[in-house]
Amino acid sequence: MTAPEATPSFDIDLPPSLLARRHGAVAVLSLNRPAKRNALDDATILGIERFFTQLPGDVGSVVLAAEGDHFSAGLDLSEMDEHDTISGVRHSRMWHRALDHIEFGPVPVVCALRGAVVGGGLELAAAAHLRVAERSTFYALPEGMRGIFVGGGAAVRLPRLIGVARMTDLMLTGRRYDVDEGYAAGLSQYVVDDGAGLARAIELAELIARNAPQTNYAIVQALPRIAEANPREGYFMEAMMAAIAQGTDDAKARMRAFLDGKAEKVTDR
Ligand code: 1HE
Repeated sequence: MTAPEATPSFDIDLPPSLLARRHGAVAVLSLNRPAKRNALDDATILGIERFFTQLPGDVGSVVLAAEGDHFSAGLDLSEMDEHDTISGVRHSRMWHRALDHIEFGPVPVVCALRGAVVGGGLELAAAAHLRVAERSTFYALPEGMRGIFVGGGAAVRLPRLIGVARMTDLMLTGRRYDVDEGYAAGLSQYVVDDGAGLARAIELAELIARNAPQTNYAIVQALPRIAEANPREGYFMEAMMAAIAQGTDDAKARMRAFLDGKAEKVTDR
């Protein structure tokens, strides 16, 4: 993957299946088990959880990416016969907890996709806030082929992105969406050439990190809650969040800079 020069790194205990590096205010966490197509074992999921709960306060956004030709082949199927019913519930709940730390973590997360984005890999990608897909990307939910069900939050997150009907089709038939079908369905917000995904994701993450932290916080924490609330409570929460954000010194300084002709215009991006 071509990407801007990285500086080392983080004082967070991560398994060999994860690589973390810094690009200024952007943290890049990469799945690093390409020989197994970045299949997600427990150590990796727990490492992802540690990463998002121990991020230093000066990180403004995160890119979630992958080494190798595939983002992730999903759940590590070699660990699955260890589970009875109750440990299976605990295992799924562990995924929920870990991926919640992405969706409702401290900062926005951009996911860089390529190759297989399959099963639990798609569940992981769906927990991010934006997805950039290289042309090689394909999406599938092959749980029906394996006799299992989604367990990493897809039943909640994917219908929000693509609707229950599309998810039902993916699960019932095991069909694949190619990159364009995924984009049209709402799985990615950007499509880029092969090899360009990480650099584009970092570029977007750098833009995001330049936003005021109170706005990013509101987008990550308040927006999804408001979108799910009934409208009466939603409007009220929106007003609260708007007042909190605009009351900060940072917001006042940014608005003043615009009025003084010293800030970016919308047409500058
Ligand atoms: C794996 C896994 C895995 C590959 N768990 N080991 N996910 C799936 O059902 C997808 C299964 N994987 C595939 O369909 C294919 O591997 C791919 C299309 C993603 C890639 O194909 P390919 O030809 O490039 O690689 P490969 O030869 O199939 O796999 C390379 C190695 O990775 C091989 O191991 P090796 O020791 O023989 O070299 C594979 O066994 C291994 N590998 N995928 C374990 N998933 C929270 S619940 C979520 C539920 C799910 O995610 S279900 C979907 C599971």
